[in-house]
Amino acid sequence: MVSPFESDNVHIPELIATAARISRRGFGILAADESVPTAGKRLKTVGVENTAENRRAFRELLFTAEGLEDYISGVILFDETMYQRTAGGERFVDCLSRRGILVGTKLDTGLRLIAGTEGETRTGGLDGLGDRVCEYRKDGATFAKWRAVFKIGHAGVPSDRAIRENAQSLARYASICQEHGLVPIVEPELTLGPGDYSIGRAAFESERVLSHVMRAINEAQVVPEAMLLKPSMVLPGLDAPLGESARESVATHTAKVLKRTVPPAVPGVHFLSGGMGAEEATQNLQQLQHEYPDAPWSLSFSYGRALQDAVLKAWSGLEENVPAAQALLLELARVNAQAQLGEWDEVHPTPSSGGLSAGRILLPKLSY
Ligand code: 5MM
Repeated sequence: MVSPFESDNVHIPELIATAARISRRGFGILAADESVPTAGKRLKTVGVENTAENRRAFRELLFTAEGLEDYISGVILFDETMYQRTAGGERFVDCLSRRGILVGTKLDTGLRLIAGTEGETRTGGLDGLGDRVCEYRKDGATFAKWRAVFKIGHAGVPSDRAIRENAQSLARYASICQEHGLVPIVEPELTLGPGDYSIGRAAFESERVLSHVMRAINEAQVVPEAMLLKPSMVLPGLDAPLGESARESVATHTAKVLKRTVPPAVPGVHFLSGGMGAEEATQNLQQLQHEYPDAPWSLSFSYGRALQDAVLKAWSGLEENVPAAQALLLELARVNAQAQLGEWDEVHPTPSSGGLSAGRILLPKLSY
């Protein structure tokens, strides 16, 4: 029995194939959809001005890295980046697509405060969404992303209201994407923030959020085989005692929450890095494969900062640094692709193919 939405929607077979392709084993997603203000914050850390040309130059560095297609199945772009080109005049969209890397685009328009809550947010962007989906599809996108943010505060935060509003807009967005032919990535982020809440509390709140989101997705008749999920890993608050953050514990709690909430029909769960250090993000992804080797979904990555921060630093706005920065990006993509397979050998890593030393890559240190 299929829903009327599913049986009437001619895009569904293509969307199912696209979602499966993005989530194929040994691959993950590069999230490069920073809005202009977020890109500015990142560029500032290396003393580079937030101009359209500097944003373009850094993204060219990322997207033209030779061999990226061996580890990255999809890249998420921001609207501006969808229409930018390499210095040689090729559209970024074409530069990625011709190497088999699928192009996605951020569809949300950012966070708005929910009045009457303690700083909780909802996500904007539903107005005119169908038309925007059609436009991006025509321009080469095959998937999309929408991010809702939840923060863990005192008991009762996230509030029922914030969870309900965000679950409904995530579901509405996903349904509109499928109706007009893009695979929706549904991103309910539980922000890693200050606070001494335990990993158990984080697991409880993650389960609460994800169960509401999946319920709303089901009510909106979104086809689970034709969507992807981008959640946070379950992490304790930044001020929680260190002992609680052992990576087994992160993997155990994360796997448990997913088992309780995500239907096996969803092909891929692509975690955000959410402030984890690059090394920590890779270790936790690897540990998840060991914790849940027979998971019904591909357990993979859709990292922004964990893939980009060290690369941005290596570049620092200088043309002569591009080759070394690209080599670092490839190495980061490679170790995460290996971690997706549960094959990252952090003790005896395979020699770098990117021109770095053959020894263990020095990933940025753990952040908690
Ligand atoms: C890359 O950053 C994305 C866009 O953020 P803004 O809307 O604030 O500019 C963000 O949605 C990102 O895709 C996810 O949060 C994952 O990135 P991280 O850095 O957490 O892996």
